[in-house]
Amino acid sequence: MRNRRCAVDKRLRQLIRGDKRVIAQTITTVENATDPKVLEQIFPHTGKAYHIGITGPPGAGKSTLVNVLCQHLLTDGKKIGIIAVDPTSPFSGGALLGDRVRMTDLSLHKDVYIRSMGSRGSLGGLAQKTKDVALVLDAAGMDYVFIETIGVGQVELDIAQVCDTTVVVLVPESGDSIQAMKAGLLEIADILVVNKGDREGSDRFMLELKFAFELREQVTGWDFPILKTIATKPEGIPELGAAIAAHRSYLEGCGMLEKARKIKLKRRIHELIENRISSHLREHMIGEHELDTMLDKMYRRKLNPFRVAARIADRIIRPQ
Ligand SMILES: Nc1nc2c(ncn2[C@@H]2O[C@H](COP(=O)(O)OP(=O)(O)O)[C@@H](O)[C@H]2O)c(=O)[nH]1
Ligand SMILES: [Mg+2]
Repeated sequence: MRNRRCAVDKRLRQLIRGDKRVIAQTITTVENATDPKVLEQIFPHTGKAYHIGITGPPGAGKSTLVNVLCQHLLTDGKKIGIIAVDPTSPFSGGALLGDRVRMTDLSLHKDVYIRSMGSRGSLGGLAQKTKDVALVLDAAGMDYVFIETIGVGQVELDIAQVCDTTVVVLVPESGDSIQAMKAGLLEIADILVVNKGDREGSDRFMLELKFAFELREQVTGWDFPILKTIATKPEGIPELGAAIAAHRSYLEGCGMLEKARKIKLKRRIHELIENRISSHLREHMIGEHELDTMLDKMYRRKLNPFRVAARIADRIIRPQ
């Protein structure tokens, strides 16, 4: 027992020091575990990393942007974790190997740790696991944790909401802004980036977006920036870095960072309680045999599912 305790403490110390091998092992454990023991151990060591969400449609240049932005931030001696929630992400290696920007170079840097999350498992599960992986990277002493997601669905929006600053990346292609608006992307954006600024129509697109956002600035007090970048050149990257830093200062200055993080913790607590209760319910709610009998009756229209559900729920809510 004592020896096991020592081994756990040693691994925790290695994780906190940022040992890449231990980070990888811990992430794998957390990804596969259903019980939160490891997360409980690391939680006291989290809360220091600044989380930046990079979200937008596939092909907008998110990975390329994260790459050059990280290279920019590394010059300050920062440690960076990247989570790519995108099965096609070039961080996983290979996909864009011949590209001008070498995605794989970054993963060799001693102060960078990159993890790709597949779309394995249920969608709700993916969002949860991404948050858990972010905790591991936070405990491992990362100054920044980037989370790249394809901003199209609820899951991605959910993940983006664990971030302190969310950067939405769009490209000057027809319909992009409308799509983004439909997906609720513009509502979660703290900074908007028009990437592929070398493409035709980028200035007109910037103007369109500026017009659409004029009202929002007055509501939040944050002077919402819309920036143009060319990730492949790269161009506009120091400005993007400065905008993220400015957003952070804004949040810290008005107490919003703490408030927002508390809201996120509250949301997490609700999720965790719901998860526990629903898995408990699935296991204990009703015996297979009892259900089979009822299913048969329901199929023959002798019983209705509404009454059955109410009866079972009552039994759980008000046990005799
Ligand atoms: N012309 C142009 N191409 C870019 C720019 N940024 C990225 N790309 C290219 O767009 C493609 C998709 O980039 P990627 O970073 O994988 O996009 P993601 O799916 O949003 O992560 C790649 O071929 C990049 O080289 C840019 O600023 N200008
Ligand atoms: Mg990508």
